[in-house]
Amino acid sequence: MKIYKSLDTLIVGAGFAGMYSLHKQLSEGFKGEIFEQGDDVGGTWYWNRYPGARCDIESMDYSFSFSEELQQEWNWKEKYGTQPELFSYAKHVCEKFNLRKNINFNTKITKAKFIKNTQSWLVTCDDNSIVKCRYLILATGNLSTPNTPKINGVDTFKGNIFHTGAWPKEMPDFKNRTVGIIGTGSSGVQSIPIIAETAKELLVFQRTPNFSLPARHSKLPIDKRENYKKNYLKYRQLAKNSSFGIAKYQPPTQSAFDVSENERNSIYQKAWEEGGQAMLFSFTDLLTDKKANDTAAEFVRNKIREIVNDKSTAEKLCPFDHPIGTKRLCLDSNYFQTYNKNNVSLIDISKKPIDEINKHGLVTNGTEYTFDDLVFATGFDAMTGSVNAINITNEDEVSLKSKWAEGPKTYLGIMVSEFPNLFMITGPQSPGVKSQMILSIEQHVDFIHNLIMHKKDNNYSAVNAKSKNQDEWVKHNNDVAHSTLYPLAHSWYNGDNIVGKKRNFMPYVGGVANYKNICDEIIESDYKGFEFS
Ligand code: NA7
Repeated sequence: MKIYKSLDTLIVGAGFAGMYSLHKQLSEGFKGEIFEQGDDVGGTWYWNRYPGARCDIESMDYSFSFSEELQQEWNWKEKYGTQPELFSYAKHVCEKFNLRKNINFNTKITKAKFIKNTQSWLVTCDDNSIVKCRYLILATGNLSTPNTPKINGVDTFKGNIFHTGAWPKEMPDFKNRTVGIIGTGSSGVQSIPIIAETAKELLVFQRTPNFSLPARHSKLPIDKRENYKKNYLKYRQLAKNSSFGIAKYQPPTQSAFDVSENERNSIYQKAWEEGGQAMLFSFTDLLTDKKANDTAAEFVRNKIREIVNDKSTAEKLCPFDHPIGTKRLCLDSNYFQTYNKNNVSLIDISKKPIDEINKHGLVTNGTEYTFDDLVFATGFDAMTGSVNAINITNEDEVSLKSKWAEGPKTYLGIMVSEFPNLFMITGPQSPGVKSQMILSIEQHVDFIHNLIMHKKDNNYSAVNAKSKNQDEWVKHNNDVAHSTLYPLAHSWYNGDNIVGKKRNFMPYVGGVANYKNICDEIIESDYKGFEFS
């Protein structure tokens, strides 16, 4: 076996998590490199180029805070960053911190094996070259393994097939074409209004309706942006002290039933007009008390009924199967309004799934629908998909995938017991996807970096998470989740969207402020739960 390269740190993935990790490693003098399967940086914002792709968190929040120079020099143009703007930002970060020379593009990592003697990892790339490293950091993203449902006959379809999570670089032209789209999660909700603008006809195949709130998107006024920049220190701190990692969404103080029905509805109305996720932060109990949640859910259903002209279509678009906010809440620009267009039809496939895809379209409930192009907006094998895609084995040749067969088990979403020197950024059982992702990335990268430095300063060669502390963390994660309404939803948070995936609630929903306090206490207690050798 020939080792093609030896590194201190190998990082998988050149999204925001990978790039910040690399920057930290290089600034400390480590020999670090990223391996990335795409041909450029950006991660999520490299792959998700579908029409209307946009972040659902405002740009002034969804950005790095670790460099004052970076946050002052970058000028966001839109309230919510578009995919092109976020992709440009990622490239800017890459050039500014001179990272490109340490990134191996077009290279997929297929295997990683821990070697006991050398206390290091042997990592195999898709061209079979092998890289040795002391630390292996998975910055593989939570929503980066596209899920394409296995529907009979999909290979026979004669038109073009797209997946929102792996969209081609050149935007397809849907002009004069009939398009079928499967899926009405965030990606469907964002792309449907834009595709409908050009397509001759758009057929939306909906299995489950989703709650969506108006984004109230706009250009970002320069004075607002500059004012935010002047006060970044304050806003970033407020974000860190919040539950979701967004400065303006501070914990609510009253229950939905502390106010009269009229007052409650006027609070919802204000939040609706403000746009974004504000409504979810109106009351303390919206995500813990089903009756409180019903008041917000019914408010939104009534909005859908007001917006959509056709009564039967409106009713099909009203979600009843899950409490509002327990699936990722979509933010839209004219999503429900799109169903008032003559060229858009909603096909309810909730009771009868798609039987097959054929040459010209698809068949459901005995009816054939024909179209020229098919879009899968069917989401991802979330949170565990990209980790399990790498064959990771420990010193006893036990695979991480087999350890996670009953669901992921991690310590803080950062390490997995018995897999020394392997780190995950925003892994399962961390607040990652339930927070402003870049804030969580920064906190995780800093934590991992400190852990590595602690190990280095004390001349240890390996760090491992203790299984007892891991078990306690998994239990805590589950206890917190089960004190909320989240587990009631059929969602990717639970792994429900992937056939055969064991149901487990994966994100930590105790909030970023609580989580950070726990991490800080662990550091202060000399890294409780971690063992060094
Ligand atoms: P999501 O939110 O997982 O949505 C996927 C959609 O695809 C959802 O409506 C699914 O219906 C639908 N789907 C999945 N499989 C099928 C099959 N077999 N038949 C019909 N419909 C299907 O993914 P997104 O890409 O929209 O968003 C992912 C995250 O990215 C989002 O939460 C943001 O954080 C950004 P279902 O609800 O499962 O019935």
